[in-house]
Amino acid sequence: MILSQTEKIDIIGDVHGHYQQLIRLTEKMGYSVGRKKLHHPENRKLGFVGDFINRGPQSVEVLTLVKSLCESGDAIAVLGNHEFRLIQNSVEGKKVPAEFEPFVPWLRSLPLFIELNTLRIVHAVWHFSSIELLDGKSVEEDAFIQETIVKKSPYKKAVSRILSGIKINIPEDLKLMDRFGIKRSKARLKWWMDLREKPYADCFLSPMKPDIFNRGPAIDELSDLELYNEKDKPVFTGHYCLPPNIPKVSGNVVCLDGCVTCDKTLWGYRHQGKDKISASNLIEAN
Ligand SMILES: [Mn+2]
Repeated sequence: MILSQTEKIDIIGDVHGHYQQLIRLTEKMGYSVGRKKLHHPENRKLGFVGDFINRGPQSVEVLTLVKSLCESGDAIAVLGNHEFRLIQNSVEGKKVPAEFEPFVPWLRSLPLFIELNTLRIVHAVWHFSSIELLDGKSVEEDAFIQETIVKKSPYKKAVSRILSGIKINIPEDLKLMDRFGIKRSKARLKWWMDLREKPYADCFLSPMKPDIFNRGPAIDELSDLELYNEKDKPVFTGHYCLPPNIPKVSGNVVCLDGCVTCDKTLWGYRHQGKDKISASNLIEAN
């Protein structure tokens, strides 16, 4: 992997077309902005957790910049579920927005996950067995993408877990609502934790209302979870659109998606190599 020699890397959350916030965050992190370029005086590199496109107003500008940074060796990036869907649609011959079409070949050159000496990057979940299954598979191969579309195929499941999170059904009678007051039938789990015997209130990455403390998921509903230990490398994800009051750091798991679209805040993390993960290394920009 290109960055193994440095690993002083600034990791950026889901940008979702919010180009101006990306520029403001990187400027705050000490980068100077040039045409298709961001440069740090100490030659730091950038890492992106995927989901560059959709929702915000300037997806093409974000793609242009991130592509250029990746091609010059100034950034590394993984695919998010939004880009992966775009690639699936392209392979299936479905409609791909015309402005994104020129970027599809580059997106197909990006990995589903990255492992360096001192960190890992994946869009939603570092799920060991899924990553083992997907290791060596190339998004550039149509046959692999086709396999991720086949219902119930192991590749579809693996990609769904690592790019979209691990979900469980919420019992109908609980009538749980998300932060926007929308009733939900599924919720995404704190994928790195042992959730056995835990109440629903402690299980979800983005909290649901009302809090339920007297019931929790049955053990067989948690069978997809694989614990991520303190001894495992720090892992950086995006994807979960965390409300402002929810911590972005939990042990060695960092979620950098504070929902730039809803809360207008883009999050980054200044990784110094071997240092322990700390919330004090988070940097945000509005
Ligand atoms: Mn996502």
